[in-house]
Amino acid sequence: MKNNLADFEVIAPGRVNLAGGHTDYNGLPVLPMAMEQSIRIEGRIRDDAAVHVSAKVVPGEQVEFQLQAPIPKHPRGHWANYVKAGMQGVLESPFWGSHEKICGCDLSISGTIPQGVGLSSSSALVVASALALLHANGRKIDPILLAERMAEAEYYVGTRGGGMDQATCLAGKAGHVLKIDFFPLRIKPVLWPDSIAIIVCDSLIRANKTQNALLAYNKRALECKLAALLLHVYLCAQGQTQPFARLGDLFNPPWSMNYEQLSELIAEALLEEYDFEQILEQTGNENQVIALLKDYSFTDESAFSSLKFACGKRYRHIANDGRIVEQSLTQLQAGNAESFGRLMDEGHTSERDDYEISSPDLNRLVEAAKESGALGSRLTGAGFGGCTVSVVRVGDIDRVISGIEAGYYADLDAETRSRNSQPVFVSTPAEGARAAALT
Ligand code: NG1
Repeated sequence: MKNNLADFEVIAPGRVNLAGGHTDYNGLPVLPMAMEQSIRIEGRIRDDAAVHVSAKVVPGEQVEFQLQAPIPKHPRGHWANYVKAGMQGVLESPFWGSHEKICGCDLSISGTIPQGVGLSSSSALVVASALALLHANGRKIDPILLAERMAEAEYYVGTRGGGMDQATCLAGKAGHVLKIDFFPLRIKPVLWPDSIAIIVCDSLIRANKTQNALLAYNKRALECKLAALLLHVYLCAQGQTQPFARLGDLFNPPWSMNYEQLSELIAEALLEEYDFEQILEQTGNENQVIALLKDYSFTDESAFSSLKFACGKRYRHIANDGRIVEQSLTQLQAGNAESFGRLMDEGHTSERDDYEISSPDLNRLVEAAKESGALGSRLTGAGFGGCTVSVVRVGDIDRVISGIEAGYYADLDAETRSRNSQPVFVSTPAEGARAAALT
């Protein structure tokens, strides 16, 4: 669509996470911020219930569909599924209600968030599409309600993710990081100090969340689900029979644990790793386990017996990183940047060794930042490639960036370097998503 024909625009930012990796779907907190890079949609309201959508990165391709759930999917990995996910999420939500007339829209998508690098371009597109549909129909929804809805809506594309990305995208606040708690979603903006800068580095190694990385991501989420089942069995044997869905529930009554107790319980009750037979034996519930595996995209039953599930290790990381979020917040509010940085390092070690989502490239990038004076550095987002985030004193920005250039990028071949013309940038916390009429 040509610029001058659009009658509204939507901006939805990406996000950088500073603490709490993969904690969101386990019901433990995260500490992200919305970034300046965003998805932008120009839209024109239609009289019928059709959506016509094109994306600048795929010139010549236009996707058309009707606003009636269930919206048929494109093949897995197609960009239009993110648009459909957001819109179906709105259509199926209680807040949408019944409409005599639904207005569709013509949309043109562009954006500045690098894709597949853990900066949440996919959730930004899901959120932007939902806001476009809402705007076209003159509706505004409370960001918390919408964020919860969008987290579920993204299951449409096959990822069994948490709610961090959609919440950050919708509730971002300029100059603030967000402490986010889940189930129910709660968001607290925390002022980011001017004296400390946040540097994002793209490793240039891509984690394709529509292919292998999707399975690896879902495997971590599945291991956590199985760990919850195993913990439940353990607690039942001790007379605590109340079921729970995720690790974070153990902070609530009747358990009311703290992080120390949680970590002790994990060490006591869970093995580092289980094979399929051990999981069946210890949970005593074959049907539930098989249903879970299938739900998390493991559909080939003949391969089940070769799978290993690192439940103890995974949960050790989750409990660790949840604690790191709480302690980071305390250090941030006390103005203690060194301690905040050390906690980032601890988070990286935990993601590298226990959650096993780092890579040699991400580790080298983290080291390069540390060696050149960063206060702390860790991978950000889902992992398996993608970006790191580092914090540095404002006066050290140039020195750290030069050090990272020499310590990491200088060794890369030309093809790898060409994947992103600006792989290192200083990121400042930005405003959340918004839709507005163009006049
Ligand atoms: P990215 O990096 O955008 O794929 C994913 C999940 C988050 C969170 C992080 C890890 C989705 C949409 N996003 O983010 O919920 O679990 O990984 O902290 O699945």
